[in-house]
Amino acid sequence: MTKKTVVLLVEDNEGHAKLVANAFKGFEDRFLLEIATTLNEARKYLSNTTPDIIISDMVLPDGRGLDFLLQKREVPQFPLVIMTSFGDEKVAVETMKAGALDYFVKSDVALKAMPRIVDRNLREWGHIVKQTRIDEELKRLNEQLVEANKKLEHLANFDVLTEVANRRNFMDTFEKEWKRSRRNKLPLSLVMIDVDFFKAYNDNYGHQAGDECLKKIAPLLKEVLTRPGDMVARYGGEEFVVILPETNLEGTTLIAEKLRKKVESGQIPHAASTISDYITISLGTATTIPSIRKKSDSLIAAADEALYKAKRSGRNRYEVS
Ligand code: GH3
Ligand code: MG
Ligand code: MG
Ligand code: MG
Repeated sequence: MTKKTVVLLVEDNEGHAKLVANAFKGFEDRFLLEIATTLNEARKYLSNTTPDIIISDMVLPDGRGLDFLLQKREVPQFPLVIMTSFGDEKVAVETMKAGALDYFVKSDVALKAMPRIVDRNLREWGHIVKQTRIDEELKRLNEQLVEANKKLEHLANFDVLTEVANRRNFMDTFEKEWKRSRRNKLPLSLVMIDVDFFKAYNDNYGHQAGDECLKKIAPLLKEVLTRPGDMVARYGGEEFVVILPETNLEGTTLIAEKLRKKVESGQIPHAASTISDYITISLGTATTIPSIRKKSDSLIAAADEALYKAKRSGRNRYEVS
């Protein structure tokens, strides 16, 4: 046996209520009709029973049919059908705006057709409930997608170990800065950085400690950079690179020395280094005003060359190309 559809009819007009009750005769296997004659009576009933649908007269002795809707919303909150004796378009609009499921003008024909009206409205309600669930699910999935895309974009642009920009991000940014500097005829600088005796560090402390060490170096480098356009990236292995837009040679050497000092003052023990008790870095700087005749790669090569000069001349220092 399927569950009966519980219909709460709220109607103060005895004649109308009788017409409806008669209309449900013969459908007792499917419907259970409950009748309240006032808002208060209906509310008492609702305090311990939830009907499948409420059919309410608009004008009641102690209120209005719309008073069943606690929050006025255009989306129906539960199946409430409003009926009225006056075929007023304004009332029709008001009921729908308040969140009633349906509205109709009372007539003998309509009252006698109540079982069909109930069936139709419950079908409609079913669609609304389903659509709401689908909408909520879509919204949830969409939020998940946005979140996943954010993570993906982060993974594509940032180094997982040190959390600074990765090489790809560096390349993209460097190309953009190169073009921008060329357009504006402004200097652009690079600082190539390489950790001193890092192979020995790994051999002495283990590869995992080596990773931890790189994780400590990255934020030290980052801390030195204050301009919004400045960027530090992991170039690869134990090499980092810094982009300094709109920075001339003099400014670049100042930053290079700050970077060197910052890492040194981080005092990360390095017992296997032959030049210090702590981790140190060597740096190579290159500065140019990009032009159509120059290639962006040449600035990277120049910074690299300066870095090797710094290595050859004793490490823990910067050299200018
Ligand atoms: P130099 O002072 O001349 O730069 O000496 P170095 O030992 O640092 O130079 P080299 O290029 O010979 O060795 C770099 C070493 O850095 C090789 C590798 O063992 C280590 N290394 C590179 N990338 C990583 C990394 O991601 N994690 C760890 N733990 N070690 C790395
Ligand atoms: Mg009435
Ligand atoms: Mg190296
Ligand atoms: Mg090295």
